[in-house]
Amino acid sequence: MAQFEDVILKSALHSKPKGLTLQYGTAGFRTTAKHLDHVMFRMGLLATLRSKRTKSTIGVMVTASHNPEEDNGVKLIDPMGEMVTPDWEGYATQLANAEQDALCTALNDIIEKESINMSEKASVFIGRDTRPSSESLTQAVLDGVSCLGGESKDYGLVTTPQLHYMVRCRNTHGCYGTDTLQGYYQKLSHAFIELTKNAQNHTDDQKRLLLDGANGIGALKMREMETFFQSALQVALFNDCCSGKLNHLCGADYVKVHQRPPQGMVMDPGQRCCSFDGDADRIVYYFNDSAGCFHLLDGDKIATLISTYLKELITQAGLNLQIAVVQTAYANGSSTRYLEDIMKVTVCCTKTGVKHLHHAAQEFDIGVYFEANGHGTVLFSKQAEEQIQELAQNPNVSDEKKCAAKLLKNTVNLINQATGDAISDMLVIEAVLAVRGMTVQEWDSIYTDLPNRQLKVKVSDRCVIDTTDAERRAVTPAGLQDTIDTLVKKYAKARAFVRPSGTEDVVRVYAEADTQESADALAHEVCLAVYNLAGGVGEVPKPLK
Ligand code: 16G
Ligand code: MG
Repeated sequence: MAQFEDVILKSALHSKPKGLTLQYGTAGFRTTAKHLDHVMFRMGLLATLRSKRTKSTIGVMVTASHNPEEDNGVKLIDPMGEMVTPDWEGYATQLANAEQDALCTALNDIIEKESINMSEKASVFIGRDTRPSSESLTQAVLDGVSCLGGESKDYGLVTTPQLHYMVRCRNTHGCYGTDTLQGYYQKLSHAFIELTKNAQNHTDDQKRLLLDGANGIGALKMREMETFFQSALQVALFNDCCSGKLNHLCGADYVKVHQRPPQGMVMDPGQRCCSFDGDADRIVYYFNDSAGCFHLLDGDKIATLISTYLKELITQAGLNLQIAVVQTAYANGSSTRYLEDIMKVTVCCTKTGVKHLHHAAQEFDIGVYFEANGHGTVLFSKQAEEQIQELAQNPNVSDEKKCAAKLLKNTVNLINQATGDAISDMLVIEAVLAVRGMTVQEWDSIYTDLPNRQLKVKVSDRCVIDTTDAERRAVTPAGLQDTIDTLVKKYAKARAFVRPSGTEDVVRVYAEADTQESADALAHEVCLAVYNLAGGVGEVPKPLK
């Protein structure tokens, strides 16, 4: 194993604690930072193999997103800026869990299974979030890459979507954009400025947006980007990473889960506000009304706003392109009904996790995908992009069509199609509101969310729950789905489902109904059913007060 000499030497400096096993989950490895050094080193090795295999640049992002500051994590990025394939997720788990003396055998297994030519060149892009542990963990990744002779480019502090973007730019040889931060800022800000030129009466008041940066990387990058906007947008930054703790009482996850504003933000009634999560791949909007009532505009509302806008433009442009919205079981029933019945847009439902939504969205000319938690983007097929480009340049079409095509073209340029991107999503939303002359209140009133509740139940083994129909129905344990069906029938406009979490050792429960009391009661009853039928541990779930 002469080719692994360096691996053997260096891996001793990044040794695996005996017996520790971790799983490459929905969004990569994620756990307390002190257990991750060996995983990072090995993901450097694996990314190098993946790069040799695909003859492309691969990304490695060091982040634990919305988790507490003490945690960290890592995920691999495939050539087009997508998540790695399930096979390679499996390799990642095998490699991370191989005991120290079995590491080279595990590497060899992958090389053989994938017939990797080890004399191929390899190139790996690396980025990290602002966690204190991220810097040394990045070093471990770099060590892994160099052991197998890979070349690496360390982008330092970047948002997760920025790294996805860089990988896509590099592998499309500049067709998608330039693989630098400057290139990213220029492409997005140019498209944003072009779009908002079409806004009428775009006053300073309307340009004002309060942004909660979750004390993370998104805040730093928005600061860097500010100068590119030329006053087309006025962002007031809170939780800006200067003093507060990452994700603590702030950020998109906190706001969505607790349905309340982040700490440290001073909100005037009616003022449009948004929150990023810790690695800036999720965004939610909100405002307080004049009675002090909090209104949340989550991923479902974002998908509705963007898909409605795109549909209007496509009709105006006279293009024959099919637009679809991809959601998960968590999508509020009101949003699905509005999209299907009023907007007449195709809606499909997938399992939770960006890779599932992204994959489904690729099936359409224009696929808008958003999880209710605020993670999403829009994908345009090659054919859709070409048709839009052609129309925007065609001298023989009416002004109305041309104008719609130009708006579409700039919208395509503003969207990060590699993955959901809070900065890009925010700019798309700001542009749509400006172009349509719409207030956040008007956007909110497109439809009214059904009251809902999310809870979790601890069980001894969450794998006893198996689901089907995009996680909307439980197949096992026996009797659970029948019980849920009976409970749901007790309430008006009700719906409920359970699924094992992909990131935490719990079973998640979701319920919605016509009133908050009913949603709360139903969620509690479903929790009890899970507890009784799926091996609940600890205290019996108590009703919500
Ligand atoms: C991960 C997923 C997110 C999903 C969440 C569900 C990515 C990049 N992130 O954070 O999309 O909503 O897991 O968590 O795919 P759960 O399985 O614990 O409910
Ligand atoms: Mg995130």
